[in-house]
Order: sequence, then C-alpha cells, then structure tokens
Amino acid sequence: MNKIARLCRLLPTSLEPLRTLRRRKLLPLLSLTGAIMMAFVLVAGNAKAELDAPDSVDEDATVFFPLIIGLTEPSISYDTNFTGSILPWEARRWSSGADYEVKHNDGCDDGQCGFLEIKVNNSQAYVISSPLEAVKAPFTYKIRTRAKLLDRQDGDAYSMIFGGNWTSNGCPAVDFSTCFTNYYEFRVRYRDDNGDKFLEWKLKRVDGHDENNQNYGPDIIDWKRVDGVNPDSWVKWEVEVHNNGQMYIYADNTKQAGSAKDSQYINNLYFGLMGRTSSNGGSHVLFDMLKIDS
Ligand SMILES: [Ca+2]
Repeated sequence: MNKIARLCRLLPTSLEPLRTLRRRKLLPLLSLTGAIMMAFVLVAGNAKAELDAPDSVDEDATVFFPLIIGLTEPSISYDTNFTGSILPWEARRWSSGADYEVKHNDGCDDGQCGFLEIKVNNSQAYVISSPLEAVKAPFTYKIRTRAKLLDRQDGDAYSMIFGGNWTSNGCPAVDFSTCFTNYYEFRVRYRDDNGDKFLEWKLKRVDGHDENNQNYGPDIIDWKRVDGVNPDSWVKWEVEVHNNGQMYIYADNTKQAGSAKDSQYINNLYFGLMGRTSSNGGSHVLFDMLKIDS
C-alpha cells in the first residue's frame, strides 16, 4: 500500500472525500497525478536551483527551495524604462567640482519615451546615478542599456557601472566612502576625428579614487572602435558578466571583439549609469532603459 493510501486510513472523518476515493480504487490515479506534479516541481526547481545556488546547497532546503523560489523567481533581476519617473535613481558619486544634472525626461525620441537624463557641464568630470538596488542573481547576468548622446562633441562619454559596492550606510556620504568605491566601468566615448564620427568603448576596473574623486584602475579591455552602429543615434549596449569574471560586450546585439576575465569585484551587486566628460566641455546623454537579466 502506498503512502497516500496509508495516510488516508488515518484521516479524520472530515476528510471523507479522500476515503471515498480510496474505496472507489481511485487513489492510485490520484497518487500517480500527485507524483507527476511533484516530479515536475522538483525537476524544474532543481534545474533553477543549480543556476541560482552557491556551490554548497543545504540538503534540507532542496525540497522547499524549488517550491518557494524555483517557481516564482523571474529571470529578470531589474528592469526600468524610466517611463514616469527615475526614482530611486539618484546621484551617488561625482568628481570634485562636477557641475551636473540628473533628472527625469518625459519626452519621446525615435519611438523611445521616458529617459534618465544626465548632463555634465564642465570638463574632466563625471557623475554616477544609481537606484542602489542589488542584482538579484549573483551568477551570470546581462546588464543592458540604450543610450543616446545629445549635442555631441569629440570626447563626450557615458558609462554603465556594475560590480559596485555599498556598505548600506547613507549614499552618497560626504567623503564618498559608503558606495561605489570599487566597480567596473563600461565606458562609451563619442569621437569626431576631423569629421570621422564613431563610438569607441573600453572596460575599466575601478580600484579607488584620488583626491579629486577621479577613479583609477586598470583598463581590462582598452579602447575599441565600434563599427556597424550609428554614433549619432540610439545604441543598445550589453555587458554579459559570468560568475567566473568572464565578460563580453554587445553593441546593438552584435558581439564585439575582445573579452576580459576579472573577478575582483564580481560579487559586488550594485550598478548604475554615468555621464562623463573629457577635455572638451560638457556632455548630455539620455538613457532609455536599464535591464538586468540572466
Ligand atoms: Ca524609456
């Protein structure tokens, strides 16, 4: 006799319908259906758990983990289109003396509507805006944005920030010690080389900041020119971050030459967007969205 049938013998009279099932020999059918459903839940859940879980998984958790998380957690970790507001995106860190604006723009441009708008008005400056939300999937994930530079001049730039830290204390702090002291910066720069207009990008690991709050650290991928995108229009960027530190770059869904492997800050889960300038005055960028998924 199987477990459900044995259990049924112990049931109180209030559960008479189950007794009826047993009497009518329908319990095997019920048991089979239940077993199939449970097998599906466990297989689906454990497959998801393999993706989500750290190397060691509590054996006792394997039953509950798939039931609670495996069926409910979406693969999307963060998703905003900046449609009605940019909150909770705020300026979190900036270079000393930076003259900047971080605000919502509710206009439309080329079919895209609602933007995070960042203006940096002086040279050699930057500002990071972040929602201070953590990537929910600390394994392989893809962080994407769609951006367009306005009033473009040679050297205007913007960046996508990931792998950032936060102590959970107020951010920003006066001395900028509580958040984004380390991170990865995927930087895109507009170039106008005597009429030869193009975008180039690099991937930088930020190990700290100097006395002017300029970040420093190695370029883990040096400047690369992007062909096949319109430098004067919207470009969709994606950084694919693997849990071993392997990183790949995509521009308008096309994988770019070059990859890096750096796991120094890979377990830091905060992210953001940056406006920045070089030596050629201000920059003005619109970000249409930011999405992180696995
Ligand atoms: Ca938008």
